[in-house]
Amino acid sequence: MILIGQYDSPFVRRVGIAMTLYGMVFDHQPWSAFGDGEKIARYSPLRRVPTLVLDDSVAISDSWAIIDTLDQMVGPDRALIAPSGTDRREAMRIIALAAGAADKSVALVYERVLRNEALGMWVARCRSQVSGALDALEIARSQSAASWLFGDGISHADILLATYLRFAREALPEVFDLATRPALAAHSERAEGLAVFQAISQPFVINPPT
Ligand SMILES: N[C@@H](CCC(=O)N[C@@H](CS)C(=O)NCC(=O)O)C(=O)O
Repeated sequence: MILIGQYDSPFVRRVGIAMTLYGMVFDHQPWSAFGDGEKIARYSPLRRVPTLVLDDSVAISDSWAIIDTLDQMVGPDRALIAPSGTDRREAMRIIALAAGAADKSVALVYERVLRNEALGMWVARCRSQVSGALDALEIARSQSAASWLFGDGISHADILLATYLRFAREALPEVFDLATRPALAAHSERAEGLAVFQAISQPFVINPPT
């Protein structure tokens, strides 16, 4: 399998970490969505990352679809999410909040990099959405006293929450206030201390498209 995309993307990184935890062997092509758009287009017309090229050459985009595909490969006993019930619903709720905040954070970065002058009302809207989602995620994380959101085992929700927090901290320090969100800060620190998070990582650097 080939995982396309750079690990400074919270979406690409969550896939790389899940694949590593599943013990899957894959090639990593750290192509940039903008700079390497033509290369990505050979596999996906969307030119977005992550894109995962499977062994039968089928390419899947969007991290939720990729993660679902990986979970089907390992089966329900090994999947990093409850197969059903309230834990699955809560994991999905948290994943949707973190992914939504990540989408809006990426939009804020693009607004800064791609426009000569940012559109004020859009920036204000994205910031309030990110900030509201972070508040909800702080509450969700503070409700679990365990190592991770659903006990002692790390889940897809934990992984995405951590990859998003690192991205938010590095790409948007003015929006992410660590001091007022101690449960998120502790979560990020615990996750980033793991060998797999250190191996599957890349500091955030934005290269404006030319
Ligand atoms: N919902 C997608 C979001 C992926 C995403 O936003 N990828 C960004 C990089 S972080 C991208 O490909 N941007 C280029 C574009 O959207 O054209 C997922 O979960 O994979």
